Amino acid sequence: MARQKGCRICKKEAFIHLRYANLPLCKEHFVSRTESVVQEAINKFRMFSRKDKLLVAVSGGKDSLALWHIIAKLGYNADGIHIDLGLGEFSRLSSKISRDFAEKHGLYLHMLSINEELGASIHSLVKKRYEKPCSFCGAVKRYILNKASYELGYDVLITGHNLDDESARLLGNVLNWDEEYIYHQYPVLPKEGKMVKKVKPLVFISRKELASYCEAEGIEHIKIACPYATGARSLVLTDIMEQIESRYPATKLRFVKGFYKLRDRFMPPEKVILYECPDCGMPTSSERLCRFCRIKNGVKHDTAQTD
Ligand code: Q46
Ligand code: ZN
Ligand code: ZN
Repeated sequence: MARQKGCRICKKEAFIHLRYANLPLCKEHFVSRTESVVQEAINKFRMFSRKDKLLVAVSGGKDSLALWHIIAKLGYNADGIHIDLGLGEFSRLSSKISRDFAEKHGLYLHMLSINEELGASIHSLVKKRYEKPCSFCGAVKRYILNKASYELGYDVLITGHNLDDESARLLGNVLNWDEEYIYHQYPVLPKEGKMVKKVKPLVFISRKELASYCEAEGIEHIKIACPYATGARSLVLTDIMEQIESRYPATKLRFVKGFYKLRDRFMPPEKVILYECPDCGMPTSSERLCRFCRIKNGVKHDTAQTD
């Protein structure tokens, strides 16, 4: 903290010291720098234009709310979408915070519920099945977000994955040398049939910066964690990246930026043929029912047995 002399730009009291850039900044210059970094990522990866119909996936957490706030401040017109996962108090608070944010800023938020889409909450699915909660929660969320974006006519689905998420995911993919996963880890996934374009404008902003951005901009966000968050492999990888970063600042940025530059050297995997799910008609990698429909059928079966 001894180095926090004053903002590098205006010399006012420093609000934050960005260690990876050895850069002390006041609140105002930190906020504008963060927004510029997001704008640069949008431009660099040609994520979207002002003409596109945009949808932001909003969880109620700091990342997605900061993202929606920044996108709106940068002058883009973006609606939000929130899924109530049915995870007790955590979901009740997440939905309330998301709704309050939209109301406060005059933004439109689509509210969906996993109970309505699937006939069961994540809690009840966890009790009945022995799968890892995050595995099927993630699959169900991705399915619902894509389907809703497609059916509601949005051009681009924007998600709040940050630098910590991306560096941890890259570490996991490299440790497994899974070429397909490595190749597909990119801030832009293009539209393909009923798969809408997906983008991640926060890939160069860390979770700590996003927490500070929310503090600086007075953005209320959920502070409790999902009850299933502990023990997830992604958290272990995030923690390892954080430990390396604390000793060698800027490692996360170099790791992720370096990969994006080198990605084209990886051979793209053979194009996966997408089939239409015979039940819901959404894209899937086999001719059988998609994973969502298989989970949904399992829920129907369980309900029929308990009736
Ligand atoms: S909500 Fe779902 Fe996350 Fe909870 S169950 Fe895991 S994936 S941790 S972002
Ligand atoms: Zn300043
Ligand atoms: Zn299906």
